[in-house]
Amino acid sequence: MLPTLELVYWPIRGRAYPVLLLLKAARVPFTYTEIPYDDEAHFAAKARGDIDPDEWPFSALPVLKVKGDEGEAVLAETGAILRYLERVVEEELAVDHVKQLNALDQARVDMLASAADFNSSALYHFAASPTWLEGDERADLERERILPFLRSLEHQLAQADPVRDAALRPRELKGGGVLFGAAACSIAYTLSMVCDLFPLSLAHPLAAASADVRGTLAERFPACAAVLRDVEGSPGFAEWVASGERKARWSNRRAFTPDKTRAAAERWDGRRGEGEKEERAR
Ligand SMILES: N[C@@H](CCC(=O)N[C@@H](CS)C(=O)NCC(=O)O)C(=O)O
Repeated sequence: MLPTLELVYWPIRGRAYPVLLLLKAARVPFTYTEIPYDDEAHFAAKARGDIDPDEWPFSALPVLKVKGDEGEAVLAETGAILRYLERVVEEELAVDHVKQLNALDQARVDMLASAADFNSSALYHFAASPTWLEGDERADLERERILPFLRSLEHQLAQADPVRDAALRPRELKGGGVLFGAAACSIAYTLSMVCDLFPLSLAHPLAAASADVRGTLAERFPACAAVLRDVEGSPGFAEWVASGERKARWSNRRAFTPDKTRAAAERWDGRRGEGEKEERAR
């Protein structure tokens, strides 16, 4: 039997997003407990050592509270939560069980997940700067962080590799859902955030707000776009988005809101942005 699952998080997408991708696509029942975010109170409690380590193992969210035949635990760290869910959902619900990967193949799949997680964390760190979406800072973010990541991921994914491709593909589940593994969810999560940050230059068709988007992810990094399309195109995930329950914000950071990222994209990547870019390049 599947364990009882409770995901605890703040009212943002943040690092709960890849976990929600997995759970929603799989149509696995769980409770979502939302905690109001109070920046000052949280960091003051953390500095005092007043955060209960049994409830918040590493003083951060998300945590997944698990109760099942194997016991009870509060799990922190998105990567660990995703790998746990991939394994337990596969064991309990998969229609056809896949053979466990050998150590080297597993490491090649984990490499993709770790790279995606590392790059998503880097984006939150960039967002600590109140001017991260302005001019040179934004251009550096794109040139030094985002495009190298996309090029590397595209290079990995575009190579023929049946074992890795099978690990990224959805597995059919009893109950009508599909299981995307930890790597697919981490990749889709990071790409989804990147597309929201660069909606006019990288937006994927699912997220594009306007028909005149230039140079979509699908055109520039087709193998990356395919993973994102598969995960976000799964019926369980799409229903969740349609329900309106998906949070709008990626982050608690004041400089990382949907209106600010959109305004920056229009300023720097829109028609007017072209002129400003040219001016700066002179
Ligand atoms: N490595 C952790 C990072 C968790 C994390 O930093 N969560 C943020 C929210 S997205 C947080 O709790 N920030 C407040 C803090 O670090 O005290 C993970 O992957 O889950």
